[in-house]
Amino acid sequence: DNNGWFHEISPQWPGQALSLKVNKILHVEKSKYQDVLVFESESYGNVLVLDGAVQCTERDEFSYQEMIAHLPMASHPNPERVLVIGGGDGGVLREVIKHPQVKEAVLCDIDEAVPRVSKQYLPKMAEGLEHEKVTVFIGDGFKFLQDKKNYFDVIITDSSDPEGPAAALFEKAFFELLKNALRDGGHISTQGECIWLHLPLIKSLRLATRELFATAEYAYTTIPTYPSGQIGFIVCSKDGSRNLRKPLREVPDCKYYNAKIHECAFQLPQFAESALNEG
Ligand code: SPD
Repeated sequence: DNNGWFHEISPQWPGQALSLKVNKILHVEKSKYQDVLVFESESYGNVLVLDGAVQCTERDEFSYQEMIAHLPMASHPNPERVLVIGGGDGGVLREVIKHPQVKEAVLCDIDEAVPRVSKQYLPKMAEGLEHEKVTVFIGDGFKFLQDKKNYFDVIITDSSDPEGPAAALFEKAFFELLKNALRDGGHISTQGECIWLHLPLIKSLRLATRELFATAEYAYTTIPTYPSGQIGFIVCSKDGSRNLRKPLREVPDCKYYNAKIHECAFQLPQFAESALNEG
């Protein structure tokens, strides 16, 4: 039990680890796809961990869920049909339905254990799963997308890291499916990892998406409980005249997101800018 501390140790962030003090272990399970752990922490509320990696804590989850959702949604003129792939905790859906334009929001997560434990231990996120505009589908995102053509206005891939069940969600073939499932002018936003740890991965994601989409950018947020305190999003549009950096409307009831942070989120520190644009 590591003397009452959880340490997030992984070869994906070698030589460093986030630690959280554990008050109480609430749930431990080996699901069909991954190790699922929920614990009550001393200072970050309840914490969901999949395959040893922190997915969300009650204290700082809004930073990630708001930004991955509102960057593509607020820059789209009329996001009526929205798909979330992954995101079984419901937090991204909770943000998506803040946009009154949304008529239909679908969630596709491969692992039923995630919505099940989130309903029990992360109720402020899981409320997104219960909304009347929402349909939850348990299954493989790849297969789900194969039958969907020209349908969604925005697709958000809220995945875990590219080890385990989410690995395929970082491949070019997946982005091709996303593009085909979008209507004209559609936007995507996908979990795009950290500039302190994953620049080669981010670079390859940007190159792959720039071949497929008219516009493809990297934006980011700050969040204390993800590795190195920073995580980004690959945000793309099928319409080259769309300015992803400019919100078209305000979004109500946000704790991190606002119009200025939307515009700033695309500005990269010089080391990241140089690494992503060289070669
Ligand atoms: N390093 C962990 C990245 C996790 C991103 N997904 C989180 C899911 C929250 N809805």
